[in-house]
Amino acid sequence: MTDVDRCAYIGLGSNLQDPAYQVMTAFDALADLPGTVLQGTSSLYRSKPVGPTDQPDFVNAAAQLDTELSAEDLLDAFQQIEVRQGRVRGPRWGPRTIDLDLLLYGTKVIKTPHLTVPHPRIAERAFVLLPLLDLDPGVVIPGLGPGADLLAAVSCDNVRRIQARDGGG
Ligand code: ROI
Repeated sequence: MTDVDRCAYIGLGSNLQDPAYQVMTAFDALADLPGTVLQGTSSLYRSKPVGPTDQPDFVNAAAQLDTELSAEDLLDAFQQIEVRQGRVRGPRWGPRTIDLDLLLYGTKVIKTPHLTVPHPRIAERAFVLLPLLDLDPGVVIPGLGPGADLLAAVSCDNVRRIQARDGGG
């Protein structure tokens, strides 16, 4: 039983210190959040860095949560997970051990100084859309439309699936 208003989608990215391990560790941390059930995890994808290209390739994935936490509480929790996994604040587009982004929070549109949901760059990033569509091929991005339509409009050349969801191969 997933209530749509409690359904949150999280984007994960890492390009330091064994990125696939960092993503799996963050999945576990999300599963341990209070009032939260980890409903699903996407495949893992290897992607070329968007933005500054003089950094290692990323591993990207997405997770689906059923959560009682507010969007702001999730943001705080993500920052704690990022710190725990050794993230140091560097340049804005620089390499990182783990990055957790709140992509969608139910059907809500949120704009505060700290938080914009849906994630502001969701429509232009195949490394976000591909894992998100793994979790829900019919996902609709509030204000933007079907995720599948957004994906069709971006290039997936630099994103490659490296691990099937649920460890299936
Ligand atoms: N590029 C890719 N491929 N994946 C990311 O997660 C990612 N995250 C970022 C920047 C540096 C913009 N580029 C990225 O923050």
